[in-house]
Amino acid sequence: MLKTSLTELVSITHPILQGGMAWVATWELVVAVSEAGGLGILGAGNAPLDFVREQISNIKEHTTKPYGVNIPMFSPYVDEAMALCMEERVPVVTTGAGNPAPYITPLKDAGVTIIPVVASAAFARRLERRGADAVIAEGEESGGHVGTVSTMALVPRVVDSVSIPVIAAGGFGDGRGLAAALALGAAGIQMGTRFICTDECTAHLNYKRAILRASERSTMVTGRSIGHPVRCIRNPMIRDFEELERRGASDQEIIEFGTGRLRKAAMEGDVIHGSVMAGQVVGLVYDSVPAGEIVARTVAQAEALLSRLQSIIVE
Ligand code: TUI
Repeated sequence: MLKTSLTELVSITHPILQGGMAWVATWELVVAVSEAGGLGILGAGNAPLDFVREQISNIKEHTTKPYGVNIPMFSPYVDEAMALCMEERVPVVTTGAGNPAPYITPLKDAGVTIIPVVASAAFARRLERRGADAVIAEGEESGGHVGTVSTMALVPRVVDSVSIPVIAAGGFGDGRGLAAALALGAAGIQMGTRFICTDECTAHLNYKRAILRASERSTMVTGRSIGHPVRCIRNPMIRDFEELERRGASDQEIIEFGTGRLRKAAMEGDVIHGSVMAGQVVGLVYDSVPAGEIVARTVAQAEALLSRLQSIIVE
C-alpha cells in the first residue's frame, strides 16, 4: 500500500487519479476506477447540465466510494456545473484550462474538496492562498489543453512552492511513472490517456485503436496561435488545422473549425475529422484491460520498484 497526503485528503486506497476527460471519462469509467481504490473523475467538458446531472446520478447509484467531477473553465456551463456539484455534494472537483479562484470558497463551504490543475508554480501558489486543497501539476506531455512546461521541470518546482499535496500529471502511464512522481515529491499521479484503453471507457473503439497504434512521436500541439493549445494524435484534421493557423485565419474561424471535434472522435469514432486528444504517453499504452487492472498493476509496479531501488545504494 502507498499511503500519501493525497490518499488521506480524498480517502482513497491508492494515490491515483483518473483524468476527467471530456466526452471520454463517463460514469462507467469513474465507477470502475473508484471501486478499484483510485479516484474516478467525470469529465463534464462543455456538456449541457442535464448530461452532467444524469452522469452524477449514475455514479451515485453504482458506487459509495469517493469520486470527482472535472470542470474546464471555458465551459459555457461552468457556473451551473459548479452549482450542481455543490448541490449534489460531489466529493472532489478538479478544474482545468483556466482560473477557478472565484469558485474555491463556495465549493469549500459546501464541503467539496477542490483540486485545480496548474501549469506553473506561481499559479499553484496563488490558488493555495485562495484555499485550494491540493493541486494537479500538469506538464505539456499531457493530452488535451496543455501548458508549456514539461512535467519533469514543473512538478518539483510546484512541490517547492506550496505546502498542499501536489499530484503529478502529464506523461504517466504505469508504475514506473508513479514511483518517479513520488521521488519528485508528488503525493500521487493523475493518468488520463492510459485509462482510455480500458473495458469500462465508453470512448469509441476507433479512438482506442488510434491510441494503441500510436508511438511517443504521434502527438502534436495545435491552437497556440489562439491561446488555446491542445495536444492530439496527428491526423488529417490536424493538418487542416495547421494550414488554417499558417495562413493566419481569424481566431473566430479557428475556434469554429475546432468546435465539436473531440465529441466527433470520442463518441462518433471519426478519428479522421475529429480531435483525438491524447498525451505523449500513448507510446506506453500497449493493451486494453479493465480499469481496475490498470490501478492494481500501477501500484504493484511502483511498490516493487521503490523496494528494489534501495538495493542500488551501497556503503
Ligand atoms: O483542462 C485540461 N485539458 C483539457 S480541458 C479539455 S475540454 C475541451 N477542449 C477542447 C475542446 C473540447 C473540449 C480538453 N483538455 N487540462 C488541465 C490544464 N489546465 N492543463 C493546463 C492547464 C492550465 C493552463 C494555464 C491551467 C491554468 C492555466 O493558467 C490559468 C491562469 O489564469 O494563469
